[in-house]
Amino acid sequence: MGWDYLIKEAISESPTYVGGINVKVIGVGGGGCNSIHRLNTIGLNSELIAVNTDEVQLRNLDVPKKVIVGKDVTHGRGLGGNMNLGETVARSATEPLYRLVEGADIVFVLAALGGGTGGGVGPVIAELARETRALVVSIVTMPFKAEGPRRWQNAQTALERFRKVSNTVIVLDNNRLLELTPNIPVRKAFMVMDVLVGDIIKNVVETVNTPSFINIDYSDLTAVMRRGGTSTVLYGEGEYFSAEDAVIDTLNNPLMDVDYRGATGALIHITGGPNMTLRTVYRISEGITANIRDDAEVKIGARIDERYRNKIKVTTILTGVHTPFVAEQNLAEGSMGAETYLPMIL
Ligand SMILES: Nc1nc2c(ncn2[C@@H]2O[C@H](COP(=O)(O)OP(=O)(O)OP(=O)(O)O)[C@@H](O)[C@H]2O)c(=O)[nH]1
Ligand SMILES: [Mg+2]
Repeated sequence: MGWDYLIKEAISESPTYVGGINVKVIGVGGGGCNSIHRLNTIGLNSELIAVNTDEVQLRNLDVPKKVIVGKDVTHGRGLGGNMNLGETVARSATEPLYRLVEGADIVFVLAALGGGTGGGVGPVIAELARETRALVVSIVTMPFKAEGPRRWQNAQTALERFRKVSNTVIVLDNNRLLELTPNIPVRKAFMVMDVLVGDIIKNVVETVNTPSFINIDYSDLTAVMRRGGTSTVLYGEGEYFSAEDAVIDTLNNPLMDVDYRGATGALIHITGGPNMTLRTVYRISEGITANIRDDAEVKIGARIDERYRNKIKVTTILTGVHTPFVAEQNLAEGSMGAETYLPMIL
């Protein structure tokens, strides 16, 4: 039932705001940039940047900061799925890309995997952000199976690259989205993902910034996310009869095929109305963490929100989970070009 709320929120595009610690959210490639565009329309108040090799796509976005890379190579027409070329053009532009990410406490890198830009340029941006000592959280989506094996293979390779350079990689699966929202148009379905991504970012930032019922400070956050590895998000929202109902609904909505038992960390965020008790918060948290590792790093944040008078919302990032998406084979590294292809701020 929780998904009904998320879908409604996505469709009504209600505004959400974050502020305080310095957060940059960078969308890379077609899917990543679309996410940034939609985050901008729903009003996510942090620095939003769209990076692409496709000039036409970039021009059509309503995003405050747009950056095109590899124009000399692609003539602004995208990479046609060539991830190694994506890496090459990004490495040739490390200085300006570094300037893009520097100065942030947290950098979120968003990419839809399967193509050349998100998968090729994205990990280089994550790597540069890591060099600035920011906490780097990449949020990636896996392509639809129907798009064919090449895209899927690309996505697995890209996921592995993201994993190597990010503190945490949150993996969402478009195929799950199809199961959860079979009857809404694809564009709206992507919007559901984007509202969820916005919610994750907002929760993470607000938990640290805003005095809450139960606070998580920046060092708590980094304790879970520094070595988060591959992660997933659980989401539940509803007028639950009991804490157990909230737990069942939340655990029912994984956006990735994961084995929870191996999880090494959990960042649980609970929002409820003025009547929400500490006992409810802890019972929900206990239920969610019941099957993860005993030594897992668990941080709980809770906030009272008047709009949740009879409702509870639970968003959980489970870190260090095992996923079947990570490719077994060693990765072929992209060759580095000697020329410099400077990105241009549009
Ligand atoms: N989440 C999300 N995924 C999308 C969206 N549009 C496309 N996709 C998915 O993203 C995958 C990668 O496509 P793009 O993002 O267009 O690829 P790219 O990174 O721009 O790479 P090139 O076009 O090869 O330069 C596709 O295979 C789709 O599964 C979107 O708006 N949101
Ligand atoms: Mg593209």
